[in-house]
Amino acid sequence: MLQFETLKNDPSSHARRGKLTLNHGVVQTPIFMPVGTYGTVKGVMPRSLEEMGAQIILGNTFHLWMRPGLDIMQSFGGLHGFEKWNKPILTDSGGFQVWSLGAMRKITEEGVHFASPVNGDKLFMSPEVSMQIQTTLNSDIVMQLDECTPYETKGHLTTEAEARKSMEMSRRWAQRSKDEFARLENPNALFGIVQGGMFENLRQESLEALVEMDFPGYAVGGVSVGEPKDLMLQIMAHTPHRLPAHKPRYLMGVGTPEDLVQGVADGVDMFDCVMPTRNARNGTIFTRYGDLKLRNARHKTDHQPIDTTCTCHACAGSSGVSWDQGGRDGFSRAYLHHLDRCGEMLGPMLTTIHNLHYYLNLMQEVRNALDTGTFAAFRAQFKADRARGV
Ligand code: PRF
Ligand code: ZN
Repeated sequence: MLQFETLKNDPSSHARRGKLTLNHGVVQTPIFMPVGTYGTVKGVMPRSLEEMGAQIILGNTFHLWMRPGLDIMQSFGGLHGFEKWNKPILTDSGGFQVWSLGAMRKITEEGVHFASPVNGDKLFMSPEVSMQIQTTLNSDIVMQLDECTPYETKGHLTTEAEARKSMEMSRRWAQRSKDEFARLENPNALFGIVQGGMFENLRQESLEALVEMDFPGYAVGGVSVGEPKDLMLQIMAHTPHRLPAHKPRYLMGVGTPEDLVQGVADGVDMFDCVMPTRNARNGTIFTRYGDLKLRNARHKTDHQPIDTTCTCHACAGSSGVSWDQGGRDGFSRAYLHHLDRCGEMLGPMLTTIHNLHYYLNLMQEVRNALDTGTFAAFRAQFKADRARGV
């Protein structure tokens, strides 16, 4: 089941404020979805995710199929019971992950043949197999199997003819995914994925065909795959707002805080990206006033928290009162810098909490601005703040 309601439309852009109801609960949009590839958002307990206001998280068909495997998933009644997250889950289909295997795989019309990166076993992923796995996982949002068209392969830019071939196969896989999803009587919701590379005419064809198939929601795939930024922005400006207004839109694997705010303006409702979690683990921190490299020696003696306006557990401690509001309970930059230098595991745990909190809070601020009709002013302030520097 899936219900989507648009609550407000922004007059200055394609942005909208929405409410998405799924089998495991309600998601207020626009939303950022933390990535939990292996059934865990790395280093973060589910209760911390809840505390930070996460409403829906990602899981990965491919990884969970490899390990721990479907029998174990089945015995727990799906991914929710296994990872102890009772709110909505979206699973990616495996298309992108199999594609990322590079030389280890062979893509045919029928599906993808590849060697298991875990034990070398010969495996086969098709639209049907992907739907069967995602049905066992019982994810609230299931993604069709697609082929993520590369921007370039070993220096060769994907041509329009190649992008067309790839898009047309994804389109056929969309229909096969839909048929199998129905046959399995999966009670959740299946999204189609728009492909077409960097070609607007192909994007248009792809989206029209998917709209014709009538999915309950749509994703834009095949961006943020190594293309120059202006091309990504061009596709973001082109595709999302052309999708049906009464259905949720998901931009896959994007991006920086700036990309998210731009994406919202382009009409996107849902985002996921490894950036906040992965960057946290290598010391790149997002803040209201710009990005910060924790490994920089200048932080060694700094008593301030990462972000003086932030109420996350890393910046505000258990009081939840930010430094700017007089709170002095948070962890200092000096301490976090020290944890990083010593390779202590609390370091990445705290920085991950901060970065995720930053992304989730950013989207909360976006929703507030849309609710109050102040999104244009919010964007201007957001830009100015981020440019200020930390
Ligand atoms: N397809 C799928 N998952 C994805 C992508 C895609 O194109 C991307 C592209 N940025 C990220 N994740 N199935
Ligand atoms: Zn913080």
